[in-house]
Amino acid sequence: MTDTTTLTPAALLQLVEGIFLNAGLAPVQAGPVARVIVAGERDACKSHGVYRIEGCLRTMKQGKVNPDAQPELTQDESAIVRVDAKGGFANAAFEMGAPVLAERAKALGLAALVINDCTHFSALWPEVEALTAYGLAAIAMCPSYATVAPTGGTKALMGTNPLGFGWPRKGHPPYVFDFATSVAARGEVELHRIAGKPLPEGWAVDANGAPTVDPTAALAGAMLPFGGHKGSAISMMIELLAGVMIGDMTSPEALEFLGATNIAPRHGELIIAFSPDRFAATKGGVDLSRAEALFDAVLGQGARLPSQRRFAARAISDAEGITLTADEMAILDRLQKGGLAAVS
Ligand code: NDP
Ligand code: PYC
Repeated sequence: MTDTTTLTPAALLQLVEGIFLNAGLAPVQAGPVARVIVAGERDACKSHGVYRIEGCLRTMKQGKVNPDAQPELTQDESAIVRVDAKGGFANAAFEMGAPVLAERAKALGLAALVINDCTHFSALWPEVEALTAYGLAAIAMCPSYATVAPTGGTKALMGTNPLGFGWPRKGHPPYVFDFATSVAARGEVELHRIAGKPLPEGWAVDANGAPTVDPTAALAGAMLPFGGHKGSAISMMIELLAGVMIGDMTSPEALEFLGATNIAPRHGELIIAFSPDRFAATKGGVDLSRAEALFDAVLGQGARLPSQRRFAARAISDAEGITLTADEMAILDRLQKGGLAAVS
C-alpha cells in the first residue's frame, strides 16, 4: 500500500472545487478559490495549498465570508478599477477585475485595481503572474490580521502583509516574487506546528514578548517583520495603501472584526499594473533585453531568480501529477464527505 496519491492538476481542481460547491460556496467563487489553492499545491507552495481548504470552510461556517457573494465591478474613464467582493473571497473579485485592469493599464500607462470587502487567504503570485501575461508589470499587496509586532515592539499590530511583483519576459516564465513582510508567512508557522517542528530562531516572540521557537507560543504571541525596521516600514506602507487609502480594514481592524486568527481575514487589496512600453514611450518603447541582462547576471553568479523553484515544481506537477500524502488525502476525503460539518 502506498502512502501517497498522485493526481493531475485537473483532477485535484475538480476535487477541491467539488468540496467548496458541496459546502455551499457559490460557483462564481468556488472555481477561483479552488484554482488558486491547486496552483499553490502544483507549484509546491504548501503554505497556501490544500492545507488552506479547512480554514476557508471554517470561515464559511463562522459566517465571516459571504458564500453567495457575486462580486461587482465598477469602472469609469479613470485609472482606478474597483471590484466590490461583497464579503466573498478575493479570488473571484480578482478574476473579474484583472482583464479590465489590464485594458486600463495599456490605455493609460498605469492603472490600479481596488478590491474591497473581500476575504483573503491566498498567495499573491497567481495575480501578478496573470498580469504579466498581458505584457504588464504589476505590484499587489494587502493587509491581513494583526499578527506581527513592529520592530522594537512586542505585540501583534500589523499583518503578515504580502507583497507581490511581476515582470513580463519573452520566452521565459515571468520574473515574479511574492512574500510576506513578516519573516515568514503565518501559514509556515502553522505547518511547523502541525509537523511538530521548532521554528527557526528570529521568527517570533511569545505572548510576553520573549523570543520563541515554539510554533504554538509564536501563534499566541507575535511574528516579527523581515529585515528589521525595513520590513516593518514596508508592512506599515501596505497597511496605509491597501488599508487606509482604499477605505478598507487595516490588520488590527480585521482582527477585531474576526476575533480569531484561525479563519481567513476580511479586508481589501490593491493591485497596480504598469505598461513598460508606455513608460518608455519617449525612448522608443521598453527594451526588455536590458531586463534579461540583469536576470542573466543573477544566474551567472550561481544565484537563482525568485519563482524559479516554483516554476520547476510546476513543470514536474504538469508532467507527473501532484503528489499528496495520505494525511492530506484523508483531509480532502473528510471535507468532501462532511462539508461544513467536518470543520470545527
Ligand atoms: P518565501 O519566503 O517562501 O518566498 C518568497 C519569495 O522569495 C518567492 O518568490 C520565492 O521564490 C523567493 N525566494 C525564496 N528563496 C529564494 C532564493 N534563495 N533566491 C531567490 N528567490 C528566492 O515566502 P513567504 O513565506 O514570505 O510567503 C509565502 C506566501 O504566503 C506568499 O505567496 C504570500 O503571498 C503568502 N501570504 C499571503 C498572505 C495573505 O494575507 N493573503 C499573508 C502572508 C503571506 P520560490 O517560490 O521560487 O521559492
Ligand atoms: O500565511 O500569513 C499567512 C496568511 C495570512 C492570511 C493568509 N495567509
